[in-house]
Amino acid sequence: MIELHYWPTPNGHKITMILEETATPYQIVPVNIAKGEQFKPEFLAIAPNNRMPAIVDRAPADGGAPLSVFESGAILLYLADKTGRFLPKAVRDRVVVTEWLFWQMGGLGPMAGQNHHFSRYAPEKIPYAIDRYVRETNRLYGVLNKQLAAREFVAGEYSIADMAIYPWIVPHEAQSQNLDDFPHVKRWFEAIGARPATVAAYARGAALQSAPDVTEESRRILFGQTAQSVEATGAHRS
Ligand SMILES: N[C@@H](CCC(=O)N[C@@H](CS)C(=O)NCC(=O)O)C(=O)O
Repeated sequence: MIELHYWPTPNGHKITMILEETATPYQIVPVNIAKGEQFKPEFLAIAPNNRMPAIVDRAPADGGAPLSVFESGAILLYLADKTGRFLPKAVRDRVVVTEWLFWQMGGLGPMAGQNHHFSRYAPEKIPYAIDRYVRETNRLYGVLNKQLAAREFVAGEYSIADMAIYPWIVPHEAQSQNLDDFPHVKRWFEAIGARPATVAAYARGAALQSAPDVTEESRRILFGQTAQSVEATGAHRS
C-alpha cells in the first residue's frame, strides 16, 4: 500500500496517473496547499521542501521500514522501478525516458508554473514577465511537438516521461497556448487523456477540489514564503 500525500495539481496528477496505470493500491492523504497543510511538521518530515506530492511506501522492496520519497520525478522513478513498468531496462531506451522526464522537471514544469503565476495569480499584470513565460512555454511546446512527430509517445512507448508532461499540458489554455499549433502534441494529448488510468486519476483529484484554489489567505500562504516559513515549523527528518 502506497500512502500518497497529494493535492490535485499538475505535480500531484503525475502520481495518481502512475498508480492507476500500474493498479498499485494507494491511499490519499490530502495536503490542502491553499490552507498551508504543506507546513505541518508530519508532512515536512517526509517532504522537507514543503511541496507535495510525496509518498510513503509501507512495503518497500528491501522489506525494511516504511520508505518516503518526495519530488514527483523521484516518485515516478521509484514507482516505475518498484512495479517494473513504464521505464525500460535497455540502456538506450531508458536514457530517452529520463531525458524527457528531466526536461519536464527542469523546463516545462518550472516555466509553465511561472507562466501560471504571472498570467493568473500575480496581483499586478507585468507584461514583461507574462510575455517571457508565455514565450518560453511556447518554445517548449514546439520542442515537444517536434519530438512527437515521429513517435507515438515522447520516448516511443508510453512511459513515466509522458505521465510527467501530460498534466502540464492540461492547462494549455491558461498558458496561452493553442494545441492546434502543435498537431503532434494534440494527438498525443488526446490519446493520453482517453486512457482509463488517466480518467481515473483525474477523477480522484476532482473529488478533492471543492473550493476555489486562490483566496486572499491562500495567496499569502502560497506566494509569501521565505526560509522562515519552513524554519518556523521546527520540523526535522527522522
Ligand atoms: N519539484 C516539485 C514541485 C512540487 C510543487 O511545486 N508542488 C506544489 C503544487 S504543484 C506545492 O506543493 N505547492 C505548495 C506551496 O507552494 O507551498 C515536484 O515536482 O514534486
